[in-house]
Amino acid sequence: MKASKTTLTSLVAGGVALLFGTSLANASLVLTLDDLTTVGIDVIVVDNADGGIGTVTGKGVSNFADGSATFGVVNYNGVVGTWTVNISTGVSDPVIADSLDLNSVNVSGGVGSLQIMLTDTGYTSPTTGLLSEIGGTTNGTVTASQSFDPNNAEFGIGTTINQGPFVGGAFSDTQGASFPLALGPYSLTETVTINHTAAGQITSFDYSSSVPEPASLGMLGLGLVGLGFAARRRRKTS
Ligand SMILES: [Ca+2]
Ligand SMILES: [Ca+2]
Repeated sequence: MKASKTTLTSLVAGGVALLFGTSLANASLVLTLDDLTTVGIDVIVVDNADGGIGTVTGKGVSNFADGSATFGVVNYNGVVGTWTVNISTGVSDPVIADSLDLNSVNVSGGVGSLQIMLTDTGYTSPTTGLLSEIGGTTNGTVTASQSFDPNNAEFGIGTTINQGPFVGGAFSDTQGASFPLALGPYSLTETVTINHTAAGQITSFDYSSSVPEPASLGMLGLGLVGLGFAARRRRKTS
């Protein structure tokens, strides 16, 4: 059953690739930016693609060129609906192994919500856990979630870690989740929603997903305690 489904998926994928005269766009790093007050996803960027190269499953047609020529890095600077996005960069394999990282600096031209998503498929390092770290500053509100999907689907939802909402000033949070041993391929997806209530509000953040090796997972709890202690020390000394 599973094999035939895979075969069917491959056939469909091959058909799509033939249709667009290119290799399948869906099997790579994808960044989407969406002003939630306007209909549809505003920006879809596929790693090292010039835009308009095909459909990203469930999202729409890739419509902007990747601002980074580096394979494993996607970048977009520009307008997203009523928002101005100064920098939005996603990083994955092969630049950083077994990790997904999203850096974003946004200045709103108005009020509303901006949703940023980053996904990549095909991770293969054995793991039994997911580690999520986010930090940044905001005048508004930031909500984040990330998913590990053992079915390796682009934007797939599996084990999910939710963080926030973070409100006003500097914020920082680290969380972990564990699950049965996964050998891959699997996918990782990050979603961040920024809400601004006045023109000129600024949000910037760095959001990291990683899959620790099984042997190091036992250290995860200890590491989180250590991080919490470090954060307390920083607050005390500042
Ligand atoms: Ca929109
Ligand atoms: Ca790139």
